Amino acid sequence: MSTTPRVVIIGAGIVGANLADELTARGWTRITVLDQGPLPLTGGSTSHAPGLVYQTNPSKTMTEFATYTVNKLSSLDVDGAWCFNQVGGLEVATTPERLADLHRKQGWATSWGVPGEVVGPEECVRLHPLLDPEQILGGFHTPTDGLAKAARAVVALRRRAESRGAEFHGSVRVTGISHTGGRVTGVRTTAGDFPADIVVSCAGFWGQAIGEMVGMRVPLLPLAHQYVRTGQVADLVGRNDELTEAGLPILRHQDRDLYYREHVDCLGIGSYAHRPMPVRLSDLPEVSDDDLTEAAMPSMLPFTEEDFAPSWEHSRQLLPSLRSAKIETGFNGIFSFTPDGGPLIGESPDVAGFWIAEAVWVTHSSGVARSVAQLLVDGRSEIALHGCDVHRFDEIETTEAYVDETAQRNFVEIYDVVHPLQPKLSPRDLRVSPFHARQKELGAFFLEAHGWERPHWYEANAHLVKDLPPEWQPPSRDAWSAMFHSPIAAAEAWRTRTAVALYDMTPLKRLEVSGPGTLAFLDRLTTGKMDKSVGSVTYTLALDEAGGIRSDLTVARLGEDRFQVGANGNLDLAYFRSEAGGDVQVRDITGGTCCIGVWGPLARDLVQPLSRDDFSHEALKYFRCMPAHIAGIPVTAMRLSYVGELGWEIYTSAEYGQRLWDVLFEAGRPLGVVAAGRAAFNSLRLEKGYRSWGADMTTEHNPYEAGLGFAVRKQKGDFVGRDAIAGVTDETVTRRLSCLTIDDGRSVVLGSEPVFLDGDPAGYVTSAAFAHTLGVPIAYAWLPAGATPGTAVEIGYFGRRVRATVAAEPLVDPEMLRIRR
Ligand code: FFO
Repeated sequence: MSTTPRVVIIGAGIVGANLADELTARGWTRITVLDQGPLPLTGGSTSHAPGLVYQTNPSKTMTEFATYTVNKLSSLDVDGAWCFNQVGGLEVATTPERLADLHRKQGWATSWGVPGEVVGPEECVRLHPLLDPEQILGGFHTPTDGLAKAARAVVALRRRAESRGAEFHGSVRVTGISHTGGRVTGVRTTAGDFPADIVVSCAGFWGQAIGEMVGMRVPLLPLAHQYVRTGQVADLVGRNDELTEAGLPILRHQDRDLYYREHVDCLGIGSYAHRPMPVRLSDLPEVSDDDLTEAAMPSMLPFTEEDFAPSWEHSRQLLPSLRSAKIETGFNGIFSFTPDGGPLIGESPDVAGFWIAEAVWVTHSSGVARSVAQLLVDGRSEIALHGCDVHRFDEIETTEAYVDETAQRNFVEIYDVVHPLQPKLSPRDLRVSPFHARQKELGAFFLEAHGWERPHWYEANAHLVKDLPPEWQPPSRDAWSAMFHSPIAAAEAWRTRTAVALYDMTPLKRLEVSGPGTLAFLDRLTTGKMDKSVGSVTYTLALDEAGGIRSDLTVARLGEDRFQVGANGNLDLAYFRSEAGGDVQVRDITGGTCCIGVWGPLARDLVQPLSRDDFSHEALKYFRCMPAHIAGIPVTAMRLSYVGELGWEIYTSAEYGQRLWDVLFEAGRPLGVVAAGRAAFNSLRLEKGYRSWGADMTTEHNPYEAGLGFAVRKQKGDFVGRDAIAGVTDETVTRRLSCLTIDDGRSVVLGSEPVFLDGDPAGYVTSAAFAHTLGVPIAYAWLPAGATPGTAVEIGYFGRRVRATVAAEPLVDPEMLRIRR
């Protein structure tokens, strides 16, 4: 019998216990779970978590994690006592904006497979008789949501894991992580050393301190959040017994940042309405193991009554039965928050075998643990993890100041109605391109991504809107899709397709990969053939072992052993770094360089007069690059275009950026050049059929499903993922990323909406835009392969059905006449 790795899990809360269960279920037996607190109630967040599980989330991954948690905990009990009580969930609306948003949420539920419907006030009251019907406009009811008994589930999970060989030790404090030669070897503790091949920190809000032991930044902030229990509520008397505890749906009153659940004949109330209360680990109450109880533990801070006062008033308005009840107990319980609200999963870049799985809510715990177990055992998670991977953040996003501010913001906004494009208000201006001063002069409207300021349109182009030819005039939008959008985008798209435009491509992640092993390295990690001449550029994919798309990349061969990789973000950098060896160096050159996309039918008329280098089609063909000088500035010109027009990405080092911008802008005036932003950019790329990784495709999709089979050179020799896709072709796939045009010519959707085929949910929208070149809104969506061009579908948009038709793609320039000339 082969032995399996020795795993030490730090933390016996809901994540650690789930992970021990998932690993032992996969036949790994040498699992040791340690906790600083006593077992089973260790005193971390799990020990006081109120256990409300609402599955529906804008993120497909998070929703699927939650659904798995519901299913798994429903199958567990401790001596007949439940671990999941499927009472259903109800979120009520007291404002029209919230009611509309509940319809949007119902759309996500449909997209991700969670049953739920928006119901009127009477049905809300029938479901939850404590509600005052006068206060509410409606609600979203999700019958499979409910209550998790997290602390009890830990007992059930531990029993099962122990029966399969795992060991649990309480009251053991971790004092250090041992490693040699860049690999973890064990965990040092107050109870001696535990040797390990793999260590997984599931330490929750203590995660930062454990991460520091291997020099790993864990971008989370512990925050306190208020929870109270009322005394007896007359209208609840007799409804529940001690065992069932609750029968009414868990309830959310998001307009007041409140949630509710029953505790037999009392009500529990959680509030996010108060000021954010960041917690330093040094401020935690000292509770000895012997004194630790359900009412006193390190993760529970004293209740601050004044912070709860408005919430109590709002609760008594919504639930009149509370007017004769009292608050009996309360506490400020500590949970983990992160810069974007997502969990933190991943391996240390420096100490192989040291992993973290933290900032995980009870709601997502079983799903996260399953994915981590899959990562450890199979090398990949079946559910896409890009939104959870700790390496999704750029360095600036992991700094203490950034985490402090953004995590607190997320606390404040937790129940807000948030538009998908809504920018953070601060911190801003963390990263700007060398063109920033010019962009501001042109009235750029900036949105933020990974700290970068990115223009979405330029007010300076507003005057062009009235000059637009009638067929380019965009129709007016509904209020929601008009937010963070401007019709100026139509003018910028128009100039790109008819003249020439400048796009700031600086925030695009750029890696320099160099050294004698680079060719073999890139050949192994990507699907393309890399041994091409210097000056070649290749559009290629990085796959995981199962053939899922990790990323799509452009690889430019700048020298024999020097390549520039255009990537999708820090995940690519982390992946390349983790795979690089001694003869391959990977350097992030994004910050020291900048890039202008010069695109449009007049691009050559703009650039050629500024250079003695030959920018003709013959001298620099499509998907080729060359060093050149433009007005004396040293640049690298790469002939490709994500907007589907003639032109180049022109790179230079940062200090020349502003000069390059000025030269191009001045020389372009007679040609009608404009600066153009991401709103136009996104529309143009979508009408050209270019995918955006992370939105349109992820590790859950293979290249053929995503319509990217052309980028796979199956004959080239071995590469990561090759075996998995050996038998896959365009013909064998059962689902496809499909292009839709909206029939009414004016309804613009935004992404993640459900798509219905013959009236039934059949897929979801990945990206959408108004296609200015065609004068029609379009969307890309995952649909069954049988939905061929011409198929009629419907898109769910705020409870409305928008008719659409599957179209042959790309919609613009399928013959590539615009680009290749
Ligand atoms: N790198 C660069 N330099 N520029 C980019 O815009 C991007 N991307 C991502 C990440 N890396 C980048 C890659 N996405 C095409 C499509 C998608 C891209 C980049 C390029 C493209 O031109 N596709 C052609 C390829 C033709 C061929 O292989 O010969 C096509 O599909 O016709 C921006 O997100």
